[in-house]
Amino acid sequence: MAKRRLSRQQIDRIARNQESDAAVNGVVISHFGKQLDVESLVDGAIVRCHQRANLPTLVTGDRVVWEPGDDGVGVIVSLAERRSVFARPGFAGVVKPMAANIDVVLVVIAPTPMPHANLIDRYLVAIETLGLRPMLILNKADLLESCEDPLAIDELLEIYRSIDYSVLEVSATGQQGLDALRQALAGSTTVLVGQSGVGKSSLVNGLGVDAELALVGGLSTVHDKGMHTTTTSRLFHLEGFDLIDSPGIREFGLGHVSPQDVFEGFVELRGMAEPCKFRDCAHQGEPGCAVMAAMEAGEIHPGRLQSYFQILDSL
Ligand SMILES: Nc1nc2c(ncn2[C@@H]2O[C@H](COP(=O)(O)OP(=O)(O)OP(=O)(O)O)[C@@H](O)[C@H]2O)c(=O)[nH]1
Ligand SMILES: [Mg+2]
Ligand SMILES: [Zn+2]
Repeated sequence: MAKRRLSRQQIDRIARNQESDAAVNGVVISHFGKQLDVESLVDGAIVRCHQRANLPTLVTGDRVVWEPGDDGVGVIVSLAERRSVFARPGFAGVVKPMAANIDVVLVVIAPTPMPHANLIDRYLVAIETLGLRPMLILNKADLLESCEDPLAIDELLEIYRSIDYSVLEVSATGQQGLDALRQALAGSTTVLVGQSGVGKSSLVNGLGVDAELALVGGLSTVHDKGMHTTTTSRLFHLEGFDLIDSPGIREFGLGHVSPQDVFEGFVELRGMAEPCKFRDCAHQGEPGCAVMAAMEAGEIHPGRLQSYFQILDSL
């Protein structure tokens, strides 16, 4: 890839890294099997690299030190400590890091494909557990009127607004609501997550100033599902913020999270169980249950409580 001018963010980052760790000289932009693309923090060039075998699996956003190798392929020799990681469970309960050194996880939904019940809550529990900043986006707001059940989408968004999550309605292709989104993302590194086909890559393109940064796919006409167009996470530097596009997923398991963390991951439930009559109250019909009482009083949405029980059952 051609050399290009350093962005303000890159210059800031170099300054930061020089203060904290002079050795850090690159950021992982993307990975392809055993090879990774590393952006040099010195001149902004992107170098294809291998990694030394003693290093853990590296992910997009990792700060690394690399050295030039043979045939223009570099070698990553060390990994700087990660400030944060967004991970998803892989096979056999192994946690698979997806992106490192991020601030915000932007959960993207759309009127089509229909949001999977429970998926948003699973993401939110993971985000809360990891101490990252959650944001919820309804993309394809231009399709809201004509979709199957606009009221259901409105109600869904209202649940999250009522518990103080930041919720924005945008249209990536219709350039609607994108300025508000740019403002919300300013100065941070954000990973976009969600089902295939909701428009994560389209958002990268819509928010960017250079057209068509990320590859966009359609929806399959038969099932109205995404086509799994994005196959590997990738970091994009946009004007004033960084975005990491990620592949769409079908399910997001929480096998690695404890029951207590799941409870705490439902932010409106925090502290709610303290007045329960029984210390080990499961909030499923026991007498003197404060959580049930709060739900009956309309302080907790029944759908969220149901979602909490579903996640507990799945652990
Ligand atoms: N009407 C409308 N269509 C959109 C909008 N954003 C994206 N799309 C369309 O939705 C389809 C899927 O978009 P992508 O950006 O590839 O979705 P993705 O979430 O990146 O999908 P994966 O990479 O498979 O995870 C494409 O046909 C886009 O043109 C929008 O705001 N409005
Ligand atoms: Mg994509
Ligand atoms: Zn209870």
